[in-house]
Amino acid sequence: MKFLHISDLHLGKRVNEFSMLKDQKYILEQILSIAGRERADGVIIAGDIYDKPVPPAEAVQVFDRFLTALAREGRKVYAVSGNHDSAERIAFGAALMREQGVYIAPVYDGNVEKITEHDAYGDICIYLLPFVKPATVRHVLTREQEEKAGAVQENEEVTGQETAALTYDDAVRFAVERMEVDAAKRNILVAHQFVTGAGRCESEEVSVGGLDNVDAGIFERFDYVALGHIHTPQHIGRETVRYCGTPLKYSFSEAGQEKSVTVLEVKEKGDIVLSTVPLQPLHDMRKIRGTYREVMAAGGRAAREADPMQEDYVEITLTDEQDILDGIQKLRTVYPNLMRLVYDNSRTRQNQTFTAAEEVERKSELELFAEFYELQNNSPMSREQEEFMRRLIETAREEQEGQP
Ligand SMILES: [Mn+2]
Repeated sequence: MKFLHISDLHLGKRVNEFSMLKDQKYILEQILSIAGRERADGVIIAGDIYDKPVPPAEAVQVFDRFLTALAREGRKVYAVSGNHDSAERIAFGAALMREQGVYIAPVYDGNVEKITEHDAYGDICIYLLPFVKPATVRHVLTREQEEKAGAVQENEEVTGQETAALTYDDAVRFAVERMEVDAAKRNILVAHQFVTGAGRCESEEVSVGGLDNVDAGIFERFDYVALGHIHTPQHIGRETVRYCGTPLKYSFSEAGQEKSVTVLEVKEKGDIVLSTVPLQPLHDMRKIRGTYREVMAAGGRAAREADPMQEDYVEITLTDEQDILDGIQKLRTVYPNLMRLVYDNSRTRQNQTFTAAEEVERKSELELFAEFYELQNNSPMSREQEEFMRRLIETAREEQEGQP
């Protein structure tokens, strides 16, 4: 059987205040056509379907269309919730969707849903483990101990397992050890956890203290582990313990990456063929660096040639010694999707870490006043007002500079 492995869709996510929904819709359509071209039997979604536990309505619609299209084409879906999702909301209607071949992990209650598929080589078992944290497992253990205590009355002493100090490693180990895995069959685990050794990037949520990692050894019994949570595609140890990565770049730390879909062809036991299909985003995310004049000239050229790259999400680093008055607005005339403007000059190099106060210092007077005006009036300045302020600021500056 052939499966696509995707994860971390983060539907509804905003990156630097830009909605990613159009880009997400576009990339899901591309994934649908890849599934068609590859003749995939199913699509594995390893968590973080949405960006928030209560996603915006549009994000739910986009996911609904994706699931419906897959089901209509006769492709199965195997999905689990991630740390960004609400496990309960993701599991809504799961029993109904099951009948359509859309398998969504129920909320973790100590047992994990196992789906058995069949092909010429025999059974393929797919285990759907939603994101678990120590509290999830502690909950299950406490409930089971209470049930046991109720059933045996005072005769038997309940083995009070030490649940207070559970780690993520303990929690995932507990969940995985409980799965009845038949080693003679081909077994796939779908999970959303941070496996020790994975390389992280900026768009992931780092847990406080950074103790959310689990050991890859836990997954020994599985022929393939379809992981989500880490946004850079990579394998951990063996090639078949794999993060497929996000379908889109969600931070500038990912600017140099190529996003892809992982394709796994499961043949006989011990034979899995892995490949990736690159994804082409609607807008790329990249970094641009240079002086204001250089960057504007390159942008102007792109605009004249109607180069689609002009619409990319960009972070511009200006190397000018003087901050450009109204820089963001000016640059946006040729880079409409400018997300972030930074300066790299002797001032910023002296002082690499910006505090909130220093963030304010980096803005031009006009930008600061525009923000203040908008706060006070709930609407931006008109062009005339902006022009008036610009002249006022310039006059003030000239006078100041004219003094000894
Ligand atoms: Mn994620």
